[in-house]
Amino acid sequence: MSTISFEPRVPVVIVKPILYGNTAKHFGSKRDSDGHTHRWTIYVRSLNNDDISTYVSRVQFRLHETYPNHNRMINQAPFEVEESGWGEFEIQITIFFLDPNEKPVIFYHHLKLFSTDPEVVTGKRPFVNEYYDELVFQEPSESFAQLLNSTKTLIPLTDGDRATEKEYAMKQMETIARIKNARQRVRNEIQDLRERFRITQENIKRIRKRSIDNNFPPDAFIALTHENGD
Ligand code: SLL
Repeated sequence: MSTISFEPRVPVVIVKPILYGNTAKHFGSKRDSDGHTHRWTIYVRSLNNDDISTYVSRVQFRLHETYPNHNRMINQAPFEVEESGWGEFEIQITIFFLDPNEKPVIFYHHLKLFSTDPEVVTGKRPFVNEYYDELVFQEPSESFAQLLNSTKTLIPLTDGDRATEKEYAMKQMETIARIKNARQRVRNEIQDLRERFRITQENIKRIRKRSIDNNFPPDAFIALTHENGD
């Protein structure tokens, strides 16, 4: 049964950007004892590597049933499971929060082991299959909002993490530049259309005036220009 909280709720929306996914490394050959070919890690972390345990209580990773004890509950950071295996499968990730009134969030991640990227195949680059998502909290309770807003960087960034951070920062910059360009293009188009509209209006005026000059008696011309407010 869920508990009902009467704690005041803060009228804000708090968004926490997260990354989830898996890394994998080929053994080089199939292991004789169990046929395993890869060592892999599945994880959830924040985009900027802040410690998410300031607001996350635990994360459950539901592995394939071929794994012993396949529901793995991780109660502290880093929220990850390291394993070995031979096959790819879907992992259900459930994130539980420190405020029990916040509903757990469920993600599905397809564990990927095999890559066709030549840099990965030759071992030049680690294999990372990672996704960005956002945890959105609508009107959290006061105490939970405080936890969401407190940041603590516990885990030192590795070179791999830094590379990912940089990649996201680059993507963000590229996207902003693309939006700016698109805005400028739309502005230019509007300017262009205004100019064409102005020219067309002038043309209409000129044609009208010419036709009046040629065909209408002076009285009619005066009446017409008055009518148009010219
Ligand atoms: C496949 N549908 O056939 C998938 C299932 C399961 C992978 C993949 C377990 C290893 C173990 C393992 O790698 N399972 O515990 O021995 O590709």
